[in-house]
Amino acid sequence: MTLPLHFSPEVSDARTLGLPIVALESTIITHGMPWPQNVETAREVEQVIRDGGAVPATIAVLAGRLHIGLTDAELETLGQAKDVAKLSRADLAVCIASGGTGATTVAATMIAAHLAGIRVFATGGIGGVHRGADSSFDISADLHELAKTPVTVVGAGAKAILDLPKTLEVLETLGVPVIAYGQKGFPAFWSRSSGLPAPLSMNDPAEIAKAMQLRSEMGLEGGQFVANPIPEKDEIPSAVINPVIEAALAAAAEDGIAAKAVTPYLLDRIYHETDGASLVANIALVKNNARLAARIAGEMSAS
Ligand code: PSU
Ligand code: MN
Repeated sequence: MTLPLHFSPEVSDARTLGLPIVALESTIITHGMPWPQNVETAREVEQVIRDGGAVPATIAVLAGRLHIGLTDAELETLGQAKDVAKLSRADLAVCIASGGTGATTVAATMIAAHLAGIRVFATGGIGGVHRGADSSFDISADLHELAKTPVTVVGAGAKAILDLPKTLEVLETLGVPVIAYGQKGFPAFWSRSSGLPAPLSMNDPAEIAKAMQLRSEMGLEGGQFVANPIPEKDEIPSAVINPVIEAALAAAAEDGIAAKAVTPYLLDRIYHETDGASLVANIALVKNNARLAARIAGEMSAS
């Protein structure tokens, strides 16, 4: 049996020519942003990567095929589809086997990127340890994936809807390098500062690429997480966003939201409570991450 990997024409050409490729996830499209901004953003993010000299590969499962790169029509269809599955490591093979359609989270996108030989992936933020995890046991599979699969993931830190100190502790336990880009502190998605120091800090995409290369040469499995702070002009100060987050968390508890539904529920709630400001910031930070990922991918291809 051969793996049903399906490359878009653009990604297929890039592979033939040996061009740098940056993977993109699709859960952010189906579960992270409302339509039509989700599709507009996905297109703009792809363009940022092209402008940065790399080729974008948005990843999703469509009718049982694992797509590495989506055409514009596929992107549009996925962005408007209802009841799309949210796929992580646990669900990916089942979705393909049953001919289903699903959007890939950070974990599933890393797996697919690795299968396709793509070493860099840009997203908004990673999943992590949820607040209250000591009773809910809700820890994102993204963290374990970073420990297993050799892909460099660029995100704007982790959202303050999570328990950030515990998220950093788990990443440390799992041996995942958490590298803040261009600052010492760990960024908190909508805000540049979480108030926590980042375990590692780097300023040079070439060195980030080299570190990944060295990990594989040393036989260290797993990837790296590059935490790229949202640009200053786009950030929502923690003093503004934190009360909104607290209210959203309280509402989630009241509504009995659990498991996969938690992150999409909180994002939607925060979007409405900030009159869309959280989405504007989210779009800005994803583009900023795409820009950096294209530079890292370029350095990896050059070495
Ligand atoms: N970050 C965003 N928007 C998102 C997500 C992260 O800015 O929609 C998604 C990613 O796909 C991530 C997932 O992998 O949320 C984490 O979900 P969970 O907490 O259920 O593991
Ligand atoms: Mn979870």
